Amino acid sequence: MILQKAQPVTLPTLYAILDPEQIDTRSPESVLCQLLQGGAKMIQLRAKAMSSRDFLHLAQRARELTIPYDCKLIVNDRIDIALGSTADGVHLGQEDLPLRVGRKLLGDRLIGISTHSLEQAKEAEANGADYIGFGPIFGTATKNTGYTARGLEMLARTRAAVALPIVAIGGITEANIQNVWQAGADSVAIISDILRADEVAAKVSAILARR
Ligand code: TZP
Ligand code: MG
Repeated sequence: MILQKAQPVTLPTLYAILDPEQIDTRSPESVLCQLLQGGAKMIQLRAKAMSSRDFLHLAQRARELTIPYDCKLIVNDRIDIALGSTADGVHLGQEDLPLRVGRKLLGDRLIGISTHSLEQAKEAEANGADYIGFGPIFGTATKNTGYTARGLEMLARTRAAVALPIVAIGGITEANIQNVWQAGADSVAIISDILRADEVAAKVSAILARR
């Protein structure tokens, strides 16, 4: 059964991704606090190399910290950790558990699907995703995606073809973010431009002020 929500979700303009592999000596928890203080209202935890136990503890702590800020918490890849931490949802890639299975396990919690083409975007929409990730928009050193940069034109074409909220990702920075919103992204996902900033909270506020 495909569960379509009566009301499509509304995403905040910034979708911050906290990846402990991309931060230096700071603790993930302290960076999370800075994201929240800067005004992030949607944060994804991405932890490819962490043990399940450590990832769960981080997600549970993130859940406690995000609630007072009314910030949505999304867990990358791991439906079990999303459930175990009572996160708001999960983000699944094309190689992760399929959307249908995610829906069975997560009910009406948020499920976002990574897409890299118009076809994948339409498929995610038809199968009841709450939002799609689309990218990589630009070149990025943060992840070897296996795809060339999709570019703003392809983003705009995808925008025209699906009604679902689109989170653009890949190589997005404070300097190019306005072009990405203008091409039709509802939200932009950023890792390195935020996590590498000296002042993470100030960086988040500066990005939000660009909208
Ligand atoms: N998926 C597509 S590109 C990417 C992911 C996880 C990395 C985005 O990181 P950055 O540093 O914002 O380019
Ligand atoms: Mg994944």
